[in-house]
Amino acid sequence: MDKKNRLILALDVTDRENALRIANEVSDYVDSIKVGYPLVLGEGLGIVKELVEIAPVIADFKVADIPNTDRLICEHVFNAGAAGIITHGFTGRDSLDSCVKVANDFGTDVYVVTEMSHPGGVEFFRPVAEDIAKMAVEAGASGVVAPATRPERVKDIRKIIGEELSIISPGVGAQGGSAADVIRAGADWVIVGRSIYNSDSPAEAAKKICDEMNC
Ligand code: O7E
Repeated sequence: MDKKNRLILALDVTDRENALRIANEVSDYVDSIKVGYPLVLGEGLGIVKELVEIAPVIADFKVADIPNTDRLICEHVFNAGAAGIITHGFTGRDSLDSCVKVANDFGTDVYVVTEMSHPGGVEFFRPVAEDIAKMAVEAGASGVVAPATRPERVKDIRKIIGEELSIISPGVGAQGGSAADVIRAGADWVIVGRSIYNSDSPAEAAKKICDEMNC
C-alpha cells in the first residue's frame, strides 16, 4: 500500500449506494478502503470489485480457521480484487502460513491482529499480543493491527516487529484514540470508520484527520 495519506477508511456501511458515494467522496484522502462483514454481508463480495475501481481494498474478515478454510477464504477475497486481507493470529502458525502463501501467490498483503482496540481487547489478547506480533514477522506477513486507543501498546508492538512490517491502527475518533498520537507512537496508517462515514461531510472529516497527521 502506498503511504500517501496514512488513512484507511473503515467502510462499515451496509448498502452499496452509500458505500460507493462515501468511497468516492473521500478517495483523495485515503490510501485504502477496509471492507468487512457489515458491507459484504449486506451487498455480497461483488462490492469489492466495484470499490477497487476507487481505491485499493483491504478485506477485513479477521480470518481465523484451519489452514485449508483460510486458504479458500483468501483465494475468494483476492480473486475479487482485494489488495490485502486481515487475519487473526491466535489460530496458530500453520493457519497464518496458509494465508501468507496465498497472498504471496497473488502479490497481496496479510495483516495480523495483535491486540484489539475495544476495552475487551485486553482480556485475552493482551498476554499474547507480543507473541502474535513475533509470529507475524516470522511468517512473513506484511503488517499487524494494533490499537490506536492504546498508543503505548503500538510502541511495544513496533519494538517487536521492527521497521519492515507495517502497523495499521483502528480506534481513532469514535473509540477515543487520536490519529496524531498513534502515528507518533509508530503506526503507519490509522483506520477510521464512524467519524468519517457518519459525518455530514465525509471528505471534510477525512481531510481533518489527514491534517492532524500532517500528511
Ligand atoms: O470505530 P470506527 O467506526 O472508527 O471503526 C473501526 C474499524 O476498525 C471497524 O471496522 C472495526 O471493526 C475495526 N477494528 C477495530 O475497531 N478494532 C480492532 O482492534 C480491530 C479492527 C479491525 O478492523 O481489525 C482489522 C484492522
